[in-house]
Amino acid sequence: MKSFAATTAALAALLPLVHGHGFVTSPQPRMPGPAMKAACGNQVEINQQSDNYGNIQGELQVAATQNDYNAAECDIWLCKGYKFDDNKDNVFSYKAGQTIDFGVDIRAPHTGVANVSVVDTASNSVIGQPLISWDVYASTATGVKPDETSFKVTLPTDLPSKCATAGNCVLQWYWYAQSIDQTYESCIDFTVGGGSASGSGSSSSGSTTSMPATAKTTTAAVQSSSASVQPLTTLATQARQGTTPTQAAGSNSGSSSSSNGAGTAASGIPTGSAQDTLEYVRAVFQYLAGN
Ligand SMILES: [Cu+2]
Repeated sequence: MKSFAATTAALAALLPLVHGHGFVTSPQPRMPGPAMKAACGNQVEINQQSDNYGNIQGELQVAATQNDYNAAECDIWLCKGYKFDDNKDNVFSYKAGQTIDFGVDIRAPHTGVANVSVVDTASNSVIGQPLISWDVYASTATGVKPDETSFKVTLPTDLPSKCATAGNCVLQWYWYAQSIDQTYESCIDFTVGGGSASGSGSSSSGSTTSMPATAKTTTAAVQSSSASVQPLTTLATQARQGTTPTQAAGSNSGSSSSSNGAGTAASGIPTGSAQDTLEYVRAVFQYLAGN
C-alpha cells in the first residue's frame, strides 16, 4: 500500500491534467506547438497540448522536473509560453479603434481578478491601460457571470507602430484566481492597420501614418501610470516569480497571495476556500473515474 505522501504526490501530479478551467474561445487564441516544445520542454508542451485550459502554476509544476525547460526561452508568464512561431497562420488583422467580440469558456469558477490588455511581447508589458478589467472575476460565491465570458473590447487608436507587425503585440486575456493561486492566459495575435477608410484597398499593413507613431506610451510611462490604476494585471504571482519587472509594480494591492502562493505551488493542493478544495477533490475523482 502506498504511503500517504506518495499518494498525495501522485494526486498533485494529476493536478495539471484535471485542473484546467479557462480559455478564450473567440477570437481563436494561440495554441501550443513545436516552437513552444523547443522552448518550454517536451512535457510542458504536452501538458498544454492535452489541456490548453490549464494554468501557469500547473505548467511550472511540470517544468520543475524537466531539464529541457528553458525559462528564458519559454517566457511562461507571457501567453503561458505559447509561441507566435506556432501560430503564424492565425493572425487577426484589426483596425485602430475596432471593437472585438470575446468569448471565454470557464469550466469552473475560482474567485480572482481578470483583464484583457494589449501586451508588448518583447517585454511582456501592458501597452496603455487594460481594455477591460474585473476586480472580481469568476467568483466562487456567485458563479461565473455572463459578462465575464461574453464581452467586447475596443482597440486603442494610439497603439505603437510596432503593433503593425505580427508577433509584436497580442491581446491577452488574463485571469489570476488568487483564491487558489492559479493564473490563466490566452493570447490573440493581431496586427493593427492605421487607415479607417474601407475603400483604400490596402490591407492592414501599410498605412501606419494615421497612427501617432511616437505616441507617448513609452513603456515606462505606461507602467507607472497604470500601476496606480490597475488593481489587476500581472501581479503578485509574477512579482513573486521575479520574472516580470514590467507589470508587477503596485498591482497587487496588498493581496494575501504572496503568503500562500509558495506552498500552493509546491504541493499542488489548493489552499483556498473549502469549496475550492472540494472542487479539486471532485476533479481528482472524476479523473480517476475516467472522465
Ligand atoms: Cu481551475
